[in-house]
Amino acid sequence: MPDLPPIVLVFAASDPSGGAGLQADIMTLSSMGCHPLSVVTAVTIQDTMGVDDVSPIDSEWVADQARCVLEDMAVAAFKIGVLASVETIAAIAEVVSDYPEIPLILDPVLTSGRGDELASEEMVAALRELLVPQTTIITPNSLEARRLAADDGDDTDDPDLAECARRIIASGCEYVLVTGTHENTPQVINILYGQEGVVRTDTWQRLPGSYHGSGCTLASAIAATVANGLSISEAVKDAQEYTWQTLKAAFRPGMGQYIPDRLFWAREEASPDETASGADEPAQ
Ligand code: PXL
Repeated sequence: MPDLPPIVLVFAASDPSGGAGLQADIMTLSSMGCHPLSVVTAVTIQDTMGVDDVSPIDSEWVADQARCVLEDMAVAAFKIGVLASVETIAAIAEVVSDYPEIPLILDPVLTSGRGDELASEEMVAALRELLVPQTTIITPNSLEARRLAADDGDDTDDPDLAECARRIIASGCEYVLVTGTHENTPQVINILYGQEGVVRTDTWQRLPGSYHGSGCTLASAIAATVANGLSISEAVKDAQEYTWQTLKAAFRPGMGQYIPDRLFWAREEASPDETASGADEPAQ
């Protein structure tokens, strides 16, 4: 019998366009050699142009989906995306608290790539209080980092990204990867912070398209590399490289955003050796 692939349990919302959410996570994890377990937190109505509606799944159903598979299989990492309600955040926080040794990758999805609101202020507060303290690595973009770090009692508060990262780490997680896609810089600069400050900085050529599901792809790729046993710094490096390749190969299946090609490597042109007819061809 072949070895087991690493198993990653994903909590995320269904995106019927196949661009983001659960579908993005499943494709990324499969493409990177993991077996994804998928706990549905919400169902969305959306296409490549925008989110029309979100219907949260009952929080007890979310917890029961997870507990059922967790009792059956040994999980190497958790990955959390859209949570859809304060009750669901509380339910998931309780489930993962029973597995403190399993690395937790939290993608704090607060808006869609096109700006549709996916989290209320109450949900941001619940995330900070209940899930961030149990998180190994959180992957906010710069807008999410500012929202997670905001001092709600101070209107003049305008922290820079390093200060945001420091505050998020002070909420109890081990690492913060702040992505720079939304910053007005010629290149995309992603910075990984740990308890001692900056761990690594990676600079990427800014690609021209607008992509649906790039954040889900990156966070899932980190979950896959962590589940494969890499250190956080190496996991973040490899996951960014993979994600950049999916964006470079992105396709536009509809009238809206591009979708990262999580299976770019399977579509790469076969080398002449593989296309040549010869001894390796199956008998007709
Ligand atoms: O890309 C973040 C994201 C995650 N999950 C779902 C989404 C989106 C963005 O639209 O719809 C379900």
